[in-house]
Amino acid sequence: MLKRYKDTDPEETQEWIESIEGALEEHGPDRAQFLLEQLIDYAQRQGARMPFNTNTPFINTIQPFEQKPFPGDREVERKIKSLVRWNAMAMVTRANKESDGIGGHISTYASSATLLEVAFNHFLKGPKHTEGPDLVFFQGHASPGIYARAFLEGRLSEKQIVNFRRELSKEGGLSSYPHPWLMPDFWQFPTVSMGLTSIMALYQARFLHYLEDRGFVEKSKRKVWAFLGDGEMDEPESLGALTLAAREKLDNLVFVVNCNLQRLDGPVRGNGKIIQELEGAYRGAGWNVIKVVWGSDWDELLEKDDTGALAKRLEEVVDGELLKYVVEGGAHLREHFFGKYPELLELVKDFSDDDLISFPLGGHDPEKVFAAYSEAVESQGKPTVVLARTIKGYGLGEAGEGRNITHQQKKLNEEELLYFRDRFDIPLKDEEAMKAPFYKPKKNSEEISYLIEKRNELGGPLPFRNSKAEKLNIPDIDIFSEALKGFGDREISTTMAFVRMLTKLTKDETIGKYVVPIIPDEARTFGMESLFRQLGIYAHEGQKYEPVDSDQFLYYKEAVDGQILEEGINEAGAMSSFIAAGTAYSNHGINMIPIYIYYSMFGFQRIWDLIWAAGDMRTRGFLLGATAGRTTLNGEGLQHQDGHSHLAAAATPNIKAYDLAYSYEIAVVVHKGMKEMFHEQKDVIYYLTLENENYVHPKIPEGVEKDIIKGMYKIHSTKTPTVRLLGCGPLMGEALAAADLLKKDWNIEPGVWNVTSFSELRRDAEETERWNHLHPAKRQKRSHLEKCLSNYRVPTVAVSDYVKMVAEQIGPYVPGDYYALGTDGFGRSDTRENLRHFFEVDRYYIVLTAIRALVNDGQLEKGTSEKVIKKYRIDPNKPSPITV
Ligand SMILES: Cc1ncc(C[n+]2csc(CCOP(=O)(O)OP(=O)(O)O)c2C)c(N)n1
Ligand SMILES: [Mg+2]
Repeated sequence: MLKRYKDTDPEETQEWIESIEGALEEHGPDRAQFLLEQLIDYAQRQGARMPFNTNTPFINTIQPFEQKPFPGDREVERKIKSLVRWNAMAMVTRANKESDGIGGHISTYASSATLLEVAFNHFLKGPKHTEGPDLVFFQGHASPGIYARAFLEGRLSEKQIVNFRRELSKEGGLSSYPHPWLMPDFWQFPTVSMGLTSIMALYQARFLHYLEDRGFVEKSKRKVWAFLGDGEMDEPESLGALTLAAREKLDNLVFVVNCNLQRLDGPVRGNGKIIQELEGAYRGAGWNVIKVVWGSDWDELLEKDDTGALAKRLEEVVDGELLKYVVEGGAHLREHFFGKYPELLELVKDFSDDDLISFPLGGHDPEKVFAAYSEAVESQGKPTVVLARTIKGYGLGEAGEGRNITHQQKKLNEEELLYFRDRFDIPLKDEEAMKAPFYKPKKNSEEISYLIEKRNELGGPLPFRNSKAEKLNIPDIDIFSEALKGFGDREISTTMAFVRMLTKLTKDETIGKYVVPIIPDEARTFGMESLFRQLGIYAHEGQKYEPVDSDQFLYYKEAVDGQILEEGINEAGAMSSFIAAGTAYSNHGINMIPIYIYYSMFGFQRIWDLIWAAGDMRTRGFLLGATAGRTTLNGEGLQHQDGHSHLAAAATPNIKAYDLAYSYEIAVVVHKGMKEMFHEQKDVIYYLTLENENYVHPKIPEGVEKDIIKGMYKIHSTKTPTVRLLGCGPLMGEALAAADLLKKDWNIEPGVWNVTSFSELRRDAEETERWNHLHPAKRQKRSHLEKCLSNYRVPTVAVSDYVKMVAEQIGPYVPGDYYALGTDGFGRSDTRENLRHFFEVDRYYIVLTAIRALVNDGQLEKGTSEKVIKKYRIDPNKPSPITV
């Protein structure tokens, strides 16, 4: 810490201040800034160490004289805003009166109404705007305000808003938060998992640049807007990607942080200042920061602050105190804030206590907010964040204005309703108001006409989600003929096989350019480095340097029109790029084909929430979990060996997950996925695990394509099976080896099946069962699983390189006894052979399980299992893999 320097020569200090004053008056702030920078530069070069400071004073960034004038009708806009406020509050109140505990939020929208209304009336471009629509992320739990506005616009009916949070009601209802899956014509971006908005919005803005730079869309003034809460800025994803936005010069990005200083439990920073803290973080990351702290009434006070006492007091005060002033009122404010210095009391002596407390804050002053947005949309070469000071629960009074309970306020009582009505001049009589009715003026009223006209000028209402895009014509499956034929005697991994297919795809004349390969610093691990040179790595500024490997054929090539998104060690960012590319059909009307290949362990486990959001957002694309399989990725140990992503995938409703053994299976699944997602335009995600074990890939057997997609196909059948083996992905080899041992050593010939997807089998079986259950009198259907297995009621043994629950998903539907082997427990580093033995999934354990199944079934003598244990030297006392 620098010691505070004591002013030893105040006269000299005054001279310096006067010089700057002179420069400001004569030449303006630019010149003053230039001079100061020169001085600092000089002093630093002479050895003076300057303290690092990313903060500016705790006042508005835009000075009153710089403010762009407000072009709207203040009076009418206030009326509209009041109606939206009322209806939003009534929506939550009524929903909770009707059904206690249904939830919803009143206070968040109450704080952000001005921030949103100014944006709606003057900035946000709608779907028919000549420049194209803006992409807008709304603070999720402010949804009642967004619905209330759409109700005034006539987009939502009264029935719908009555059924807020009652989506299952017959007349239709409204989802709690933005859910594109549930309200597909309305919401674009799911936002209520705190923290995801920031990173997703940022990468949407980046992807818009990508599309422009690669010539898919014209350069335009389209913006990505994100309305965020100050509490949610504590999520690592909120601030984690800020430097990317500055580095990529995302001047198409505007963040608006609703700084009501409160989150759910209490103050965001009671002992500090969240606005100043965020300013430091954003400025430090290279953003343009616009603080909107104080409303117009404060301008006069600041102007008159000749002694600097107000400026000083503003620096000292902490958020906890600012919140207390809101709750305690004018007299408290005078005593505790202004009362600290006599100069301050003097400054406000002509104002009553009521005056003082009614001075609006920046985020509630349309003129200040308008000025901030005007500057934000004109920003050149930098993203902008508007940090706006607001009051949580604004207008609720005793019911929660600025109080710690405000977030949880779900309904107002009669007295509170009357207060709210009076505060916002809603023309309702007492008896009416107490019932919290929705209020909508006539279509031709001043308010509704204004609201509609403003939106028409800006290209129509928002939020709006488009689901139409030109379908892609997918080439014939022969494009993957190499993979379908197998690779002869060559031993390769499924990862390598996939990368060869990817290369083929990107070279295809019709769809190649739509492919967006996404990698988080793992391309060399997967053998993809040849794509660097071939496709180029996207870089908004091109390549300003000669790469160290420029003399080599496969050099590290960055290019403005590069196709690959190389995201660095940043799975959350890469997933956000996947989402941006996979929703391009909706946001830009273009079916892009995102192919995100990553280290399997750092997929679902690390960023499932983003994958979940992708599902909700109806993203289309391929997720490839490479180097997967707990025992197949052998040397890396427990932090790397994925044995459970398939469980997470199975639980994500619109993900189709496959664990594949052979290259022809990959070809079939990828081809089907492309057709389904980009031609038939179904909103699903294909998840494939790929491995790094090298082995021979056979030619595709006749007629198995459909079964591969359905989840299992036959490898080997016998006329009189006594037991069945289900192999899967990289453990197919062990299943086949076990079948050989069973035959050779025990004279048992099992049927062998290859399971490509336990989760797809399960879904189909579950659906079939459900249908049969509900239609008992109709001819009963058979699932694919049943069709495959029900001819013989023999025990079945399944093995996968994942936890047993993955294979156990189909347990209830498998005819006969069912045994699942899997890799539960922490991974280890060792050879594959040792690992498979340790996790009890190798050929010997498969044989042992099959024999035991037959013993249990009464087909073999009891002692047979012991013989197996002896023969294969299995140690019954070896440590269990599932206990740590
Ligand atoms: C990841 C995650 N954690 C917790 C929550 C629950 N939650 C919803 S809103 C909220 C408080 C939000 O505070 P802030 O961001 O300041 O928004 P405000 O309502 O104050 O505008 C919390 C904790 C959530 N939605 N997502
Ligand atoms: Mg907040």
